[in-house]
Amino acid sequence: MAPKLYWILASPPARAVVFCAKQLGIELDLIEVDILKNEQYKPEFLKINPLHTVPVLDDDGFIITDSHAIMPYLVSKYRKGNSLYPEDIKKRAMVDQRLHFDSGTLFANHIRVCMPLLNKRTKAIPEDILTALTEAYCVLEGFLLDSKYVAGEDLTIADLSIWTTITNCSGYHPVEKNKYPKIAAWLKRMEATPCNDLNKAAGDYIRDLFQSLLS
Ligand SMILES: N[C@@H](CCC(=O)N[C@@H](CS)C(=O)NCC(=O)O)C(=O)O
Repeated sequence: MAPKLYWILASPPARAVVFCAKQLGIELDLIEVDILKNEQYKPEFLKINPLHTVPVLDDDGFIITDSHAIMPYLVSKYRKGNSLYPEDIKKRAMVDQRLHFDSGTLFANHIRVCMPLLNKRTKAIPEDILTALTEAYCVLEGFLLDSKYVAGEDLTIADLSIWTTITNCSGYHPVEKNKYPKIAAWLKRMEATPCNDLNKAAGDYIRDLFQSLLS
């Protein structure tokens, strides 16, 4: 039985898990939770995830929330040793650090923009969040100074996390390619993955959605 994933295309962490499974050749049974219609607050979903967020993985009754935990689980359970989440302790520590950068800095600031806009509590983006995102872009440029991917020379789950988040952030705070040449080159590398079509579709949808919510 394929593991079930509660998700929605527009969500960066949900996409990252789908892309991780795709890279690993793991089939997932995708179940959409439309957070634009507040479906995450339905009692049956809250029972699965009281934090009311997607993605959530249900692997034959084993429930795990948060993309940054789900992706290491998928690699460790189904494709142990895969370079997406390396076994080498130092390489893995680097991937973990980048995952925390996404979770605690990049995505954390993005979600502070996103949810108030989606819930129509505001029509503006606070300046301090844009400043924090700019700082995060500078840090990301630094990660990529001497390496092809965010945690070294190989594509890892950290690239999937950061790429999907950057895609959504770009809907209202584009990465200026001339200011961040390393990010621009890395984005080109990510665009060459088999996940690009779906990520691009999500990015286009998000950009239009943000434009309408901000006008
Ligand atoms: N750290 C979590 C973040 C999950 C998250 O915040 N997901 C958003 C969509 S991008 C969500 O479901 N929001 C609905 C809500 O907070 O009610 C992860 O990586 O899975």
